[in-house]
Amino acid sequence: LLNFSCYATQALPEKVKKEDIPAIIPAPQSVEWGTGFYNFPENLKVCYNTESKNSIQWLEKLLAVTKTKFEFNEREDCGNWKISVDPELKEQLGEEGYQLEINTSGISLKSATDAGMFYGIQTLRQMFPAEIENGKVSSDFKLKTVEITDKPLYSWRGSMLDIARSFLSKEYIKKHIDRMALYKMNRLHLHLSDDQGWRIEIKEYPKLTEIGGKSAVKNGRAGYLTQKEYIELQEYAAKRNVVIVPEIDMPGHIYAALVSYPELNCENNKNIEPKRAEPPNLYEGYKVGWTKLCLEDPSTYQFVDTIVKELAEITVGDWIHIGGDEIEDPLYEEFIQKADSIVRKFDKTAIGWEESAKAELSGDFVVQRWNDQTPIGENQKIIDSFCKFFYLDHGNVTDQENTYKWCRKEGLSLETVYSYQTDDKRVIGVEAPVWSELVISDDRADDRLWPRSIAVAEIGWSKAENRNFQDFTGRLARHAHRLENLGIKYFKSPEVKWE
Ligand code: TNX
Repeated sequence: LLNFSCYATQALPEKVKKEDIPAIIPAPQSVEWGTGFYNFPENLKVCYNTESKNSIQWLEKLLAVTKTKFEFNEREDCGNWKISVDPELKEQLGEEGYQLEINTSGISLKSATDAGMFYGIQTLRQMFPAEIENGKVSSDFKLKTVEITDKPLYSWRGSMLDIARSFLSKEYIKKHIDRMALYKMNRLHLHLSDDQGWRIEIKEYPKLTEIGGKSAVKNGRAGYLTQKEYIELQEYAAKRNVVIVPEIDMPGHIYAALVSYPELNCENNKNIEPKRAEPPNLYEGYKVGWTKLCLEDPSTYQFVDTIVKELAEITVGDWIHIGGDEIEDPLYEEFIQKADSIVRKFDKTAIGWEESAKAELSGDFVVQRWNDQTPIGENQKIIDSFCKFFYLDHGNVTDQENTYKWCRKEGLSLETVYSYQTDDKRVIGVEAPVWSELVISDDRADDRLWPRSIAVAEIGWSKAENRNFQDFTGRLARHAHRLENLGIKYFKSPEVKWE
């Protein structure tokens, strides 16, 4: 029976005003806005349980930029904000989900994991004024009451930086990780080697960085990460629930290694100019698919083994990307299989560009699909990076200067990126690469990455039924100040009525 008395006494909801509703990106799975507001008290008491200890530092950071005085208590029940990580919620909220409830008297935030709590806090962050992004809140503000239950569609929500053609500094990469985290992206793939440069220190092969680290694409930046710096980046990323995925591109795209160690080159390899690469003949052109490791030579596998071993030793994530793109060689398939088993030997899972699917792969091998030309096994896991949706080195608009257009001549508008959708059950997520032949400065990287990475973030997180381009651009418009306060030189996409 309906409880009429209760129903009748309840005031009709005053209309929830659209401008009061914060713009949350990516769109949460389920969200119900209330009619009221939560006002910050003069003295705020936040209670948290022991399991949430790691993640509440982020809440502390967030509150530190408000005028409110606050205090944290490691007790389940002590005040009006209740923060708890409870592994038993895993079935409902998964590895990265959270539940956020704001009512007129307080806030409750729950998750099964640290990652989920981090994302709950990121959602809360987007409800705070944009000024918090450069550390000051000038006005008092209130929070709209709401109930959110949220978790991601895909476990892989990736961004790829090609720091091989043109280097990006450790500082830029850290900023990038911060920006990814705000939009709940969780995989940073670093393309660490290519014809134009080698960007990670390998102790057994010091010349890779001594020689290969000194070159770059024309007008691009050289440089490399020491293993210590890589570890520092990785720790920085882990705190923000981002896993770094290192790629050494093999057996092609390898000139920087060949010029550092000419013995890796087949003497009879007619494709290579000069025939036997000798330092200091570094390569700064744009060609792809013209160099390879000498696959006839067993000592090549000594090299591969050592590289993978050193990378595995410093990598906390599960994955090592072995490249495998854009190369023809009669021994290609054998190479991929051997590289796959070397990666497994060091307790990691291999990822390769889609061409690797020509080889017989182990069940765990993850295939990164980019041009949809290679049939992929029925049970293989797939990351989608189709160039026609995800190659952010292509223009934001048609004929944008210094962009490629080989994959889609019109360029990749925000709407194009956003329109990706699949029901392929093998897909574990999406990733947007920024190749850097033409992306040779931080500002250019910002322009190519943002705001299109935000569309990628929403595709990776929000279910298709919760996605709508018009609604997305409406929310994105309201992130303009946030992006500016974060110092992002984003492309002012004409598809968005920026505020
Ligand atoms: C293709 S697709 C590449 C890169 C280039 C890029 C330029 C793929 C796996 N490789 O080597 O940088 O095109 O758009």
